[in-house]
Amino acid sequence: MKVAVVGATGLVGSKMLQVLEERNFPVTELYPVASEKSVGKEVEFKGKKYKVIGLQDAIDIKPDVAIFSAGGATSTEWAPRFAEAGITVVDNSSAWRMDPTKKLVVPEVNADVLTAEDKIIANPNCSTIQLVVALAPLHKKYTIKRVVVSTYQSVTGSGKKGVDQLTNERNKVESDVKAYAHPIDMNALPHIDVFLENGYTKEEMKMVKETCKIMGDDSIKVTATTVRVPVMGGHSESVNVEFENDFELDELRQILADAPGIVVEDDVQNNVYPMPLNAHDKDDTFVGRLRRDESQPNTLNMWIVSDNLRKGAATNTIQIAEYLAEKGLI
Ligand code: 2RA
Repeated sequence: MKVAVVGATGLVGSKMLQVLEERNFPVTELYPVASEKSVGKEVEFKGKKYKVIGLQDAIDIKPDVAIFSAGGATSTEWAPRFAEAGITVVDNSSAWRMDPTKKLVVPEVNADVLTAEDKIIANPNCSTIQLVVALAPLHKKYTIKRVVVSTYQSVTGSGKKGVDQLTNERNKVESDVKAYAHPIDMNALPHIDVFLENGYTKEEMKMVKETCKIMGDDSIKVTATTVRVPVMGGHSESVNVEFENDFELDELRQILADAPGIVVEDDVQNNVYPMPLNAHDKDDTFVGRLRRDESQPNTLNMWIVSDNLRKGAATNTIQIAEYLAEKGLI
């Protein structure tokens, strides 16, 4: 399969190349694509060096699939052009996620919505992906009424700038590289993306809106507080879930353990619970700290951790492409 990776020189784009190789995706020809300023740079894939090409050149080559992680502006302008050329686009930006004509997909949850007619497919926000991977099997069994989520998000979520700011601060290196309004080391910033009229950030409203679209149920009430923390390995989330129906904790734990893409790490007597250090560079969604919310009936507390660059971005886009290939939809 001829595969273009648009944004191949960025943090997520590089992870996409790594995951394509690791998962042995059937790449016959690879086309790393980036903006004009990066054309001519080299990236490595399966031990070979590839020169980065421009967007129009990539369309002219007509790859079978183009996996985008190049920001919303590039996706808004170029995804339709790739699609018009008959190229299936899987886009990691937020540009198309809430477009009613576009599918928003986490394969473990709703891959079955995909058809051959879908030429631009949206990859959800990283913090949403790990949430719905854990919520979906529980919704099926107990019917979710309301979700309250607080996140503790890795600096890698804001790309190289975020990583550089933390590294510079920690190494006491003076630098004008600023991903955040405040210092991030030894701090926690309740501010990811821009603030909206309603007092939420765009990141928080992504979790609210995307969760219902992916789960296919607008009756689920969601509220979120998203926080940036000085962590590298992945995003963590404290989640409170109110169900229509009661549950038995051991049965609920087993449902999660049996669900695709989930690893339950829940043995607090032996200090076993999910942590970003352990989730780093893995594709699973790790769930633990399972316990009843004793303040109200039919309600669960849980802790969810996943590598936001992998399952939260690169791996999920590639799993969408794998599904499309397996079903003959590309
Ligand atoms: C973040 N989820 O963590 C956003 C975008 N990757 O910054």
